Amino acid sequence: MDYLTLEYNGDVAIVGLNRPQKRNAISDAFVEELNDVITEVEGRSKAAVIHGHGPHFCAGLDLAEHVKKTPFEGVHGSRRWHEVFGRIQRGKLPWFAAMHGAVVGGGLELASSVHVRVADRTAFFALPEGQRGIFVGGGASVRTARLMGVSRMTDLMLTGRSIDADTAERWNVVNYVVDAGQALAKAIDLARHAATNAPISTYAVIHALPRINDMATDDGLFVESFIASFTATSPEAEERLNAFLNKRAGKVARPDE
Ligand code: 1HE
Repeated sequence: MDYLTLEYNGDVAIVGLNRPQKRNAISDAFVEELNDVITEVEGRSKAAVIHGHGPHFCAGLDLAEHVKKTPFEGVHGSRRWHEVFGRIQRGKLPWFAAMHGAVVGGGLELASSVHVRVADRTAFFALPEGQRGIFVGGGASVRTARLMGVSRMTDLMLTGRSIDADTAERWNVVNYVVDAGQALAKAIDLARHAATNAPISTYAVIHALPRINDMATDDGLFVESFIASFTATSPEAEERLNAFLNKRAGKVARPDE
């Protein structure tokens, strides 16, 4: 592979953005390779982690390549990002991002498509599209706006400023902030845990929660009842419920355990 690395840690696939000399800037070929890797890891693992090699997570869109595009090529390019990132957000696996350094533009869009985000204290987040004369095109106006809220995203896009990891956590962009160099280990740890969930529950979390979040209250509650019943009547649920009742399964741990 030219742009990515792939390794496995048990049931967890570890996907590395690997174009450090260009700060992991995402070109068209990079997106296609990511698409292929998603297919590969969906067939072989139960959870996936994405991280960046080199000094940064990802500098976003490959600006050199973008300079040359026609308007229609730009639309197709953006739609392809949506398609491929959509396979992360609403695919078969729970995805975790481990971030450090720049998480910028399309890098933040990629991070916004995973399910759980871990940042180390070197991470910083920005949407500099306004300064580049472009607009977000990898899903940020939907995904990133829903994480941080439209008002904060408008601020980031108008001012081009960066926010640090603690602010990103306050803004709901990252779920965990860890010491420098610890993000990948933390993300793998979380992914390994998620890989032990019942697959049907994980699938329901990934697919039902964002859809129900888009629904009206009454519709959401109605759909929830069907998903709850569908998962709870699976053979795996029966086995897992009995395992707890027969003291074969672990208790819920306190936060400090
Ligand atoms: C790139 C890119 C890139 C670096 N496309 N080549 N994204 C941006 O506007 C961010 C632009 N990048 C930066 O602000 C900085 O590179 C960083 C803060 C991320 C990192 O700084 P630094 O000092 O570590 O690296 P550098 O020296 O700036 O960059 C190293 C090389 O990577 C250099 O090339 P070189 O040939 O001179 O060595 C840079 O030109 C190259 N490089 N970032 C192409 N993004 C679907 S729509 C999404 C819209 C967006 O993503 S807009 C945001 C684009």
